[in-house]
Amino acid sequence: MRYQLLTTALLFIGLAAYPQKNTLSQTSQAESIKNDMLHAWTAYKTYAWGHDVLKPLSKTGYDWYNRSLFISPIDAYSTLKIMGFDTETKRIEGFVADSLNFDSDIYVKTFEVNIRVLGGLLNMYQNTGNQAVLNKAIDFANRILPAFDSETGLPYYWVNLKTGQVKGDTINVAEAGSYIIEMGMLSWYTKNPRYYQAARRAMEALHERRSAIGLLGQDISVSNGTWTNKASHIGACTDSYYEYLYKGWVLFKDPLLKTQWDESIVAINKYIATEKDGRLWYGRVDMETGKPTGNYVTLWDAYFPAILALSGDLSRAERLQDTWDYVWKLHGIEPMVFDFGKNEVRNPAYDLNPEIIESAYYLYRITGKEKYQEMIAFYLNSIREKCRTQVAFTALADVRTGKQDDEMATFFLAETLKYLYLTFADEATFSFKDHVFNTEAHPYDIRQLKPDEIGRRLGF
Ligand code: DMJ
Repeated sequence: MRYQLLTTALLFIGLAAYPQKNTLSQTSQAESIKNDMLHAWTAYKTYAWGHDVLKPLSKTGYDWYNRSLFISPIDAYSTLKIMGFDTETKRIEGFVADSLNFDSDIYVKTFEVNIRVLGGLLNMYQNTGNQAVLNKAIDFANRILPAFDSETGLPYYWVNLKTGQVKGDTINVAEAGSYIIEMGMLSWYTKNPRYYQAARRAMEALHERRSAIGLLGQDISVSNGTWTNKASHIGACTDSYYEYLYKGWVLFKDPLLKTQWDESIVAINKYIATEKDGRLWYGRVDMETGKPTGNYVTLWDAYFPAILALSGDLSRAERLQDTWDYVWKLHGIEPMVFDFGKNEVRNPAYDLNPEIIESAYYLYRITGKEKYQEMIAFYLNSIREKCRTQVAFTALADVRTGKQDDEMATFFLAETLKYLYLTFADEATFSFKDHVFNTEAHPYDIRQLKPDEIGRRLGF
């Protein structure tokens, strides 16, 4: 309220005051987002400490498996660090170093724990240099590495943290091909290429199974490499594979990744990109024929403008972001699945996901256009209005009615609040151009990777 009054007052002062007004309101907006983080984090600590996830309506916690992997704190760490909550980050670091133990007879989802747990621990090590934290990261990676021990090099869907046994022969492209950032950082820190090589082999296994027209499908068999779902798209279930091709190149300068990205994006833009009502969409096509098979998108697909922008295709990136902005504003918040053929909601849920905000943040930092900051301010207001609860923030069961669900996903702490904050934070707080984010928004500083040493440590 205080800042609303301030903004209104400055509007009356007129244009001459604009630059100053902008700076002031940016700072205040950044501070207010830190308060949102504190609101969410305090609720987790109060009602769910030690568990993986907070349920904000029932004010309790739950675990993904039959014991906690401490996922919310590990995921929240890098956001708390960037925001300067040092007492909180020290507490998490202390718990990780002294008490976290991965020696558990549980099957975990190889992809999900890689991006959240390994990704979070590596950022913690980057920030602290604490050898005990690196040891935990190494221990964890060694426990998930048996998943990659397959005929094809593709990882199994599930891996047992204690026994190394695997299960789940069908895996989607995102879950098969999104390890190179975390495994690469671990190879860099340990000077042991085995981690990077496992991730790289999995990406190669996907790329070499592309169709004659250069497209991948969605699901594939780990044991024999045949496609079990030939829908080709850039969205949920394939998304972070494409993200990691380009970001892996930016971070490690491995030419293989760049070649694979260059080949992929040509086919994607040729067959998957489509126009409807003057808007750019990326739909679904058959990987063999390139023929359309579905006119719908999921909210996860909204990461794509960020990658297009990062790779230099600002024209498509900006048009696609406008499309997503349209989808968000139809119901005041974006639905999980949207049918752009019929212009209607297919699945009305919203789980506090970050992607549309992430893309607007990239576009803001890359183009400098205020339009993107304004977009994010709009999304922030929607989230505050519809998802904020007495103690935290919660998912929506239906964006059309505003009916709330009972979950605050860990990526809300890791990603959504981070991208919101970084849009308004000073560039001196965090330099966009010097970092690569993993798909869970854990940032790694490119400057620590010495170009003449990367290939040797990572084995390419
Ligand atoms: C996150 O866990 C990651 O960004 C993942 O790649 C898919 N999307 C969720 C959040 O929506």
